[in-house]
Amino acid sequence: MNTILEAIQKSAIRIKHAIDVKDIGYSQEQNSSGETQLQLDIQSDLIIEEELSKIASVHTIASEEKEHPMTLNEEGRYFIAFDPLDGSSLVDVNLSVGSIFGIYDGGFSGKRMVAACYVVYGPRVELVFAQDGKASLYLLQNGEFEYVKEIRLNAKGKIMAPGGTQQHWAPYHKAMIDSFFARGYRLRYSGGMVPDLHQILLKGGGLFSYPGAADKPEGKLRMLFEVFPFAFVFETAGGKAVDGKGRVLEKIHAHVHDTSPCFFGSSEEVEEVMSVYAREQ
Ligand code: P6P
Repeated sequence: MNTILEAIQKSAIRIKHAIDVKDIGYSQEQNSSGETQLQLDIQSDLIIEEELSKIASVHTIASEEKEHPMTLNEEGRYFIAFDPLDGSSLVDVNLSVGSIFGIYDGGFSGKRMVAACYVVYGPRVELVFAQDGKASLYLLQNGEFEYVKEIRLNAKGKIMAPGGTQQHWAPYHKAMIDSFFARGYRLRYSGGMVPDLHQILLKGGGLFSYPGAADKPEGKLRMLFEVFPFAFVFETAGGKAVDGKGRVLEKIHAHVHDTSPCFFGSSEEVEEVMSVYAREQ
């Protein structure tokens, strides 16, 4: 697993360089979610593919930027799903973006997830790696990722990051979000999943939500590349991750690019989501 973490760290340094110097124009291509790809999306995807291809224990990789998974080593053990540059459209307004990795043992499913990692490209480059019950924070300094601390969530937080298009929210979802704000929660939402969730993790807790809604009944965020990895990180840090009905990591995806409604946060906020949704669904 250390070789995988090292490959992710090498990829992050190369992607940070690409962000700093590369053309941020759009390509003529679209990804499998129908999003027009930035040159940076394609560049970041190729960097990660190249670094992971050097590792014999990696069986298959799946990228948000590629239609189909790619088998690298039939004798390998780990299946790695990644979003190379999540929120990449925020680069041209100079907001933070990130890379997300889910590491699965023997196949792509929530129950087989054994580690998860994300990188935040912001004023500083930080990385969180979750494995064996510990979510570890690293900071890039002088070309090396240095261990900083273990991340633990409080039982209750102060931050609310409500995703999705409000006009399409279910009435009970809107009433729930309004209720949190009426209790003094602070709105912290940039439109970048990685920095928005990183803030909740580092500021002790709260709730990030991207629900199913009239325009997107199954939500927007992808199970393998985004939802499962962050669910693993939040649970490892003492929080919870649900889809409104149950743990997201128990869900079964049918297609590699399937999405899921998702709620990540401190235990008390997520338990409130579950009780509200149980009454309505
Ligand atoms: P909305 C970025 O495009 C992304 O995939 C996530 O990083 C982010 O959480 C979400 O979409 C934002 O979506 O609909 O709120 O703009």
